[in-house]
Amino acid sequence: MVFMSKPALEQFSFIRNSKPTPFFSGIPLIDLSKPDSMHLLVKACEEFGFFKVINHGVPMEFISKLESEVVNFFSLPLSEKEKVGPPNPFGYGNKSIGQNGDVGWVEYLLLNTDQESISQRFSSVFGDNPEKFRCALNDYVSAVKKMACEILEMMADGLKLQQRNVFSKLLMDEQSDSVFRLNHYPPCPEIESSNDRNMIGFGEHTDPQIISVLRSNNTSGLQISLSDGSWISVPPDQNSFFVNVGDSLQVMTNGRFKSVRHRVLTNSTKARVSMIYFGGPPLSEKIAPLPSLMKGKESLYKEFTWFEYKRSAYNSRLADNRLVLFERI
Ligand code: GA4
Repeated sequence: MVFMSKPALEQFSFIRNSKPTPFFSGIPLIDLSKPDSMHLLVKACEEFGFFKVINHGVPMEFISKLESEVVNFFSLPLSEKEKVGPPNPFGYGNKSIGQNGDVGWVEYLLLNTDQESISQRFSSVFGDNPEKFRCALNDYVSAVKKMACEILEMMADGLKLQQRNVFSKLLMDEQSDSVFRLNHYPPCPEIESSNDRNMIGFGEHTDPQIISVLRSNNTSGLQISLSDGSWISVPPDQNSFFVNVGDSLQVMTNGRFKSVRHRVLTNSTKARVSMIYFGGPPLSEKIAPLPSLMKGKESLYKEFTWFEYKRSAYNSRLADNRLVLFERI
């Protein structure tokens, strides 16, 4: 097992636990093979901005192949991993998240989904066989993107929108600004995480994009915040996907769907590995409430493009409420 370099502890944040947060049993479950799931889907996006998906159609083979490539990558010596280059914005990152001083007990790869740049980036790490990694990534991302589009189309149906591809076309666009993230949370040693406190793996935040699709191994850690501000632990499930509503979808639905605040706490014994597809629109796309969802009401948000929102998001701290800057007063 390879550990990250020993950090100064004081730079990490801890969560004080009076008692451990039990697993929450009320996470909405969406069966993609049932067409009438669209109503549950809308309800889940309104109440939680979060749900679990089963019968998703992504072949298990794609998931396990990518997972083994990823575990393989993160077990390389630090000097090898660093050959991928620092995350500006794409590359290999270790503990430092974003450009504004956020840190977590995590190492990660941030990638765009463009095939050529993946091959180039990994040629120095995997020597003569970057193709194995690239293919595993391509199969997985293509299948997850397809599922994300199906989910967005079911949402449009559930919202009774005339154009069922109104959200999915933004991900299907050749210029779609989508990102892929691979996270490795090494087990956090006992002295650093104890019964009454947990170290932060990835600090609380909302995702700026339209939709995020997450798959993790069977290690706990993910928590979501409910509308009353309390935190609940999501039971891990390696055979399912978890979906987050992002800030852009909250805006497009004029606040009807909620962008979910979430975070990851470390585990003292087991490594957590997660893979997340963030579906984003083209940079030039105007992000605004759909007229049919306004029903005579005013837009809650100012007009902006995805480029403007993304720029602002990347200048913020992880925990900031990024949408307030774009709300109409
Ligand atoms: C959160 C969602 C995605 O992981 C991400 C993150 C990005 C990064 O890791 O560089 C950000 C974060 C995320 C939002 C605010 C800024 C940018 C870190 C950060 C402090 C890749 C994204 O698109 O936004």
